[in-house]
Amino acid sequence: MEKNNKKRIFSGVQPSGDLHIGNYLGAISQWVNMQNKYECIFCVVDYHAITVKQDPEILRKKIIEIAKIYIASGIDPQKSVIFQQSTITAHTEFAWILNCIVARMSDLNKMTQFKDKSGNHQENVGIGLYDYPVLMASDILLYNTDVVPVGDDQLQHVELTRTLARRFNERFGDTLQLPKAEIRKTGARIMGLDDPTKKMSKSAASDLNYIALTDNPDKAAKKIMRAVTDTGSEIKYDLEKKPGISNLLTIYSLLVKKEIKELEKEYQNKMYGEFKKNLAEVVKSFLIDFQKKYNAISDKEVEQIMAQGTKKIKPIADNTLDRVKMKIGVL
Ligand code: ATP
Ligand code: LTN
Repeated sequence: MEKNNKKRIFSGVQPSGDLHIGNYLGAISQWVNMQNKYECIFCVVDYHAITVKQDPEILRKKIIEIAKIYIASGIDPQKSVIFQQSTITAHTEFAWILNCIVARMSDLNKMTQFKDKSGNHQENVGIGLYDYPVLMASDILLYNTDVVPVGDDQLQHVELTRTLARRFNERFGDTLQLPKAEIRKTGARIMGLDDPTKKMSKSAASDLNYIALTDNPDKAAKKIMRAVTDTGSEIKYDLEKKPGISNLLTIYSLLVKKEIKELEKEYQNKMYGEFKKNLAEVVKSFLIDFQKKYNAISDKEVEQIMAQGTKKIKPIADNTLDRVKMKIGVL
C-alpha cells in the first residue's frame, strides 16, 4: 500500500467488553464518512485488550466481533484496511524502542486514563496498563499516520504520540510523521444513561449505563425509557442544567442525522415521556438494522478480510521499523 496523495487515517478499538453506542457514535460512525477522503487503516487492538485480565476464549471471539462491527457499521474492506494488531510484530517491537529511547515515566504519570483504570491499586496493576499509551503511539507512528479519529478520552494519548515522535526526530533527524487527533464536534463524549455526568463506558457497574450494539432491541428501548433525565420539562440542550436531556438529544441527533436545534423545535411544548418514547423507537430500529448486517457476516469472511489487511500493510510497518532500527544503531 503505497502512500498516494490522500492523507492516511489510523484508529482502533479494543476487543474487550461490549461495544456500545458511545463507541459507535463517538468513533466508528465517524470513520465510515472518512473512507472516501482518506486512506484508512482500522485496527482491532488485541494487545491493548490484554492490559487487563481477559478470558482466552472470549478474547478470541471478541476479536472477530470487533471486525464484524466495523463492517456492519459501514467500513468497506474494499476501500479500507481492517487488521488485527498482534499479527504485525512491529507494533510491540517499536513500542519497546519508544519505551527505551523517548518515553519517560513523567509522561506516563500524567495519563488520566491510567489513573481512572487503575483506581486505588496502582502498585498492583500490570505494567502493560501503565505503558499502554506507548503501544498506541507505536500503532499510529508505524503507518506514517496523518489523522487519528477518536473519542475525546483518547486526545491525551494522541498528544503523547506527537511528543514521542517529536523527541525521536529531534535526536535522530526527521524520521516519524506527527499525527493529529480528530474529535467529532457532536458525540465525542456520549454520557452514561444512568449517570449523564460520566462517559458511557462498557466497564460501568450497571448495564443500564450503556446500550451495547449487540443488545436486544426491545431491551435497549427500555433502557432509553429508564434513562436519567433532569428536573424541569423542557427539551433543550444545556449541558450544565440538563446533562441527561442533552445526552439523549445528542444520541437522537446523530442517529437520525438531524441538527439538535431542529429536534428542540420539534419537541417544543412536548413532554419528556413522548421524547423518550420516540428516541427508544429510533434506537430500536437502528439496532435491528445494525444487527441484520452484523449477522450476515460469517467468521470465515472476517478472518480472510483481516488476513488480507495484514498482508497489505505489514510492509509499511516493517519499513518504518527498519528505518528506526537503522537510526538507533541496531541495524
Ligand atoms: P470504555 O470506557 O467503554 O471501556 P475505551 O475508551 O476504554 O472504552 P475502546 O472501546 O477501545 O475503549 O474505545 C473505542 C473508541 O470509542 C475510542 O475512540 C474512544 O475514544 C471511543 N469512545 C469510548 N467511549 C466513548 C463515549 N462514551 N463517547 C464517545 N466515544 C467514546
Ligand atoms: N487506546 C484506544 C485504542 C487504540 C487506538 C490506537 C486508537 C489503540 N491503538 C491507535 C487510535 C489509534 C482506546 O482504548 N480507545
